[in-house]
Amino acid sequence: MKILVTGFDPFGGEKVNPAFEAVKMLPDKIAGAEIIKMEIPTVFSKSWRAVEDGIRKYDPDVVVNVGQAGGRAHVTIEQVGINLADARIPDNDGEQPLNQPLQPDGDTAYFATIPVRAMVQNVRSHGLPCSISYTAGTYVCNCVMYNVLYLAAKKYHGLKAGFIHVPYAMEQLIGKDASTPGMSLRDIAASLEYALETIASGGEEAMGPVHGGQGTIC
Ligand code: PCA
Repeated sequence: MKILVTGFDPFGGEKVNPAFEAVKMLPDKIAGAEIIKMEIPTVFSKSWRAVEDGIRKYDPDVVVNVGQAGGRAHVTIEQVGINLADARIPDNDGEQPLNQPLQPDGDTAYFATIPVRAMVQNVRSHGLPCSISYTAGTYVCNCVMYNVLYLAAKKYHGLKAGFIHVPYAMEQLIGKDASTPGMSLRDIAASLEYALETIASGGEEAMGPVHGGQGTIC
C-alpha cells in the first residue's frame, strides 16, 4: 500500500507549520505501507492541484492531508469536507475567497473515506489524546480535503482520502497567550504515525463511540 501524506507550508505569520514538520518526522514505512511525503502551498487554487500532481505522480492508494489548527489541543481526524470557501485571512498568494463554492458541480459535502473512528481509537490506545472533528473549517485545509474527496469521487475511483488537523507545536506558543494549547512535535508525529498505522494495517471503521475531545477551531 502507498499512502501520500501532505503537509502545508507556514501561513498566517507563523514561522513553521507543525503539519509539515511532523510529516517530515514520519518513518518511510508504517506497518508495511510506503509513506510518501509532500509539502503543499497554503493557497486555495494551488493546494489541491499540487495534491493532484502527487496523485498522478505516485498513484497512491490513500491520500492523507495534514494541516495546522491553531487553538486545538490535540490531533483531530476530520469527518467531513464541505463545498465552501470562506477565508478569514488571505492565503499565501493573497487570495481570500468569501462564501464561494469550491466546485459548482460537487456535492454539498463529502465524508472522509479513511477509518476515522478506528484511527482515533488507535491513537488513544497509545496514550495520546485524539478526537474526531466535524468541521475542517472553510479555509485552505477544508478546500484540500473537499477537493481531494471530489477528485476521488469523480476521477480517481478507489482512491481513499481524509484529513488530519494538528495543534500548534510547543515552539509556536512562545509569545502567545498562556492559555493557547499545543503539543510537542514528537507527540504530534507519534499521533500521526498511529493514525496512519490503522490505515496501513487495513483497519476497518470502528462502530463504537469515540466522543469527547474537541474539534471546532481551525
Ligand atoms: N491550516 C489551515 C490551512 C493550512 C494549514 O496548515 C487550515 O486549517 O485551513
